[in-house]
Amino acid sequence: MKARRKIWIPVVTALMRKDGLVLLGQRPKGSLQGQWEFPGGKIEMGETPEEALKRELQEELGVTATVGDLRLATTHTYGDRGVLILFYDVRFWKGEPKSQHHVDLMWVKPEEIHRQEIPEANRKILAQLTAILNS
Ligand code: DGT
Repeated sequence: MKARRKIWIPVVTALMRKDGLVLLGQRPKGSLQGQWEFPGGKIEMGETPEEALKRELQEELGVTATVGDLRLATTHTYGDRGVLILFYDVRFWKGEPKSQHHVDLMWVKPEEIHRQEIPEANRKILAQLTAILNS
């Protein structure tokens, strides 16, 4: 049997902060169901990472965001596919985030993220993420 070709998927996520808290969304039915992630998703062909994140935040939360600086990048492999995840600061947006994709949304203290079920890709780098979120 022919082996399935391994692929890399570029993903952008938002570190959305308000009053010392950061926004997490609970993943709906599908892969990593129920896990609490940073809002975001895959970069489509032809988009810049910033355009992709702005689109995802509009689609998922209904907000018009100003995408800030790239703060961290990591890779993680799930079986035969890998993700390259780029984490961006997002401090300004228009509208109130509403869950249009996630099962639920919550604002948490950076120190409390580790108590939640989160994607392994994020748990691996949680110390770095927490440091960024507290900076
Ligand atoms: P799927 O079902 O895994 O093909 O992807 P979707 O469409 O349900 O999920 P999407 O578009 O959010 O893809 C993001 C991929 O990156 C997905 O494999 C999960 C992974 N990932 C790991 N950590 C995070 C995170 O904090 N936020 C987001 N959005 N994705 C994450």
